[in-house]
Amino acid sequence: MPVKRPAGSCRTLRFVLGDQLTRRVSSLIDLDPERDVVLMVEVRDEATYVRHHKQKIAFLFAAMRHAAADLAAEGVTVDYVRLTDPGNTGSFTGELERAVARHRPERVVVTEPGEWRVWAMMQDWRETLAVPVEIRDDNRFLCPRADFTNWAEDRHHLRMETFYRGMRRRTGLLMENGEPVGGRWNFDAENRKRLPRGHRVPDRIGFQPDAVTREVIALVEREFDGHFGDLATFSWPVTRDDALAALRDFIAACLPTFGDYQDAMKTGAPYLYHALISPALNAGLLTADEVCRAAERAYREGAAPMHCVEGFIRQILGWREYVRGVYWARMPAYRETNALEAGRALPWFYWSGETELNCIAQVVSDTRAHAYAHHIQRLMVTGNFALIAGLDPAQVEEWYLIVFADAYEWVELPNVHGMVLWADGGVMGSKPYAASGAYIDRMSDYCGSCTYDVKVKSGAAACPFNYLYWNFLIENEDRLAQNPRMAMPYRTLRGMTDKRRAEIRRDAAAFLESLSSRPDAAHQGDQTASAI
Ligand code: FAD
Ligand code: DLZ
Ligand code: SF4
Repeated sequence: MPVKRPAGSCRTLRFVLGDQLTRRVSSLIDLDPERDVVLMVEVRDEATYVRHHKQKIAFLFAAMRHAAADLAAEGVTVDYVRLTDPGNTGSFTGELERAVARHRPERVVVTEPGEWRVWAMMQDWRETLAVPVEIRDDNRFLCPRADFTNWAEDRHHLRMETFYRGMRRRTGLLMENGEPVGGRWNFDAENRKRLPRGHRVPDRIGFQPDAVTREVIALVEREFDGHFGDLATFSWPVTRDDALAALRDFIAACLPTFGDYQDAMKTGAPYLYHALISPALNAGLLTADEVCRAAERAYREGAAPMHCVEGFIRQILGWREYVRGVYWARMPAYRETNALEAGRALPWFYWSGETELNCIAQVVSDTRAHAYAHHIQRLMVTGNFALIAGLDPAQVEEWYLIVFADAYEWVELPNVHGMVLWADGGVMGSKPYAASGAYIDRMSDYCGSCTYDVKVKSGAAACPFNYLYWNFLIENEDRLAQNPRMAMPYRTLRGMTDKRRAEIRRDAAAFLESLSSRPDAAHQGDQTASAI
């Protein structure tokens, strides 16, 4: 573990948060190893403001300990506070105050955080600490916050595609003479294949926990016992070297096929051709720029086709930068909207996975085992159900923030509140992503092993996604029927007989009633109880 400088005065105390582990993060740029101290703290508040998946906590603590050791090996003085150190106050503010008292710095330097909650804390530090606090821009993103805010200023609708084209021009990624390479900006239409029957997906490298990580895993098992998730399957990269190895593995084994099966889902194969880099990216072990450049290089060297490389770069240069921009441009009011006035309690099966809806059971099971589900599982299974069942946005958002190793509010909230639930009334998406069971059937093998029949539209055997989809359209007719992108389904709805509409309403009411009347629904609010 890092050496602690004996208490005394230092010039600058540099406070590095657990998801800011990039060596070139702005708070460390002018680090003077002779006179400065780097502060890193494990605090209970950050693990419990929502009760994170055990793997997320273990990932972060292990990554922090390794990053601290790397800095110490460089000759930097690191003051590292462990979770169980005597006197640990459990909060960022308490630990920063104690460190200021210990080191008596001339100033504190920190990089702006990823979450509004911590941003508010940082504003208080400027008032309450006895020394000046400098909050620096987060230089790990390709679009500075201020640039996005300017772009978003006079727009109600913030469309990703417009933003993405601007980012391609700004970075020169996949550009030639001011034009997109391949003559098109977007190859999305080629990215929607179903996995052929019997298709074998590549094995992925996992990372065996070393002694440091094993110690953290034992700590998390002991201290956060009641939290959701398994630890036995932990195999995330927790060092920069391992994160780079994961990136190389993805580029070689998966990128050439990434685009084709980006939207596919398969039982027992949670990763498919996805990159598995979001925890490392979000914690700073990789940078967005280097990941995009590595993918572009693969294209230029002929190792991966354009539709795969463009599809992948769009996720990072486009979606990732865009959701971060939306978050900071629209918070804190963003979280409060509920455009579809949804309010149903989150069903217990989002935690237990005990449901006859096989698609949800599979996604919850993957999520519990790996703190991971890929994009389409998040969007079109758990997300789509939450939308068409009218679940309460705040409860759904909390679930997404808890269960994934890559979850931070800056990225989780726009994806859930905006993209999935349309609770922002269309700031992000031009229409809600509602779908019936046919979509899940087309893109997965889940329906073949389900109690329900995806081809049946009504009655006890019918797939609930089928009648919930139409019920959603009926319930939101006043809000959505005028939306030009919803014209087709509303035309179909208007062509339905009164009898058919009544059938849909009846089936949906009975199913939704059965959700709230389950005996374990009483556990709401105690959702991560140790029984899970
Ligand atoms: P790949 O599919 O291989 O994609 C590569 C990278 O692109 C990802 O690592 C990620 O950095 C980026 N990316 C892709 N889509 C998005 C997106 N919509 N928003 C932001 N970045 C994107 N991502 C998170 O990092 N944290 C979250 O808390 C999170 N919550 C989500 C909630 C919902 C409801 C949805 C629909 C998506 C969410 N995403 C979130 C985005 C996406 O699902 C994950 O980034 C992705 O599944 C991570 O796995 P991967 O690295 O294998 O990604
Ligand atoms: C997620 C997390 C957890 C579980 N624990 C810590 C911690 O003990 N110390 C720390 O510095 N950061 C932690 N984090 C990450 C923070 O929650 C994150 O920095 C804020 O949410 C701001 O994005
Ligand atoms: Fe999900 Fe319906 Fe398919 Fe069952 S039949 S797996 S509930 S989509």
